[in-house]
Amino acid sequence: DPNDKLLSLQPSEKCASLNVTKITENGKKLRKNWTSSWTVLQGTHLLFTKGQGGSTSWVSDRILFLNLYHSVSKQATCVLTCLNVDSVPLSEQFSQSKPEITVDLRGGSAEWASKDKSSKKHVIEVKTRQGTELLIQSENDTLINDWYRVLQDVISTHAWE
Ligand code: I3S
Repeated sequence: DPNDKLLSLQPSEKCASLNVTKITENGKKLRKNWTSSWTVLQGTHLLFTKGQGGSTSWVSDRILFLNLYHSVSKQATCVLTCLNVDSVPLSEQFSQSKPEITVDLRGGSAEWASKDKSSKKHVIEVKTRQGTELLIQSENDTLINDWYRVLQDVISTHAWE
């Protein structure tokens, strides 16, 4: 599984619960299906797992805890906290939970979505070089602004790889 390889290579950099829908795959338009998804930015890849409940809730519980810990401590980075939980690398936890969507950001773009893409507030439109388009949204504007900045950073840093 190529995901397993990817997941074991890089530490997690950022994680949060975000609303996500794919709108295009390989250039073909899809019907929207907004779902709450545990989202991890891992190096140049975005991984989305299932939302709360179901077989992956034990992963999301930990990430929620880690994010809380991170915001309280202001010291440890998400990288370190995510890696240390139960002494099980986050990469292994995720390889067990099988990300539902894996997106390579290199050569892609992330922009605020125009009004015709969604009626929701704070929507980021991510496009990949492979012709996949996703919408990512959160009601929390601080959180989504932070993700916007980080996605822009990753994409501009790795644009020419
Ligand atoms: O862009 P659309 O097609 O108006 O998106 C809305 C629909 O997907 C709607 O579902 P159905 O038309 O399948 O019942 C969703 O409930 C809405 O959330 C979608 O629009 P927003 O504006 O929320 O992205």
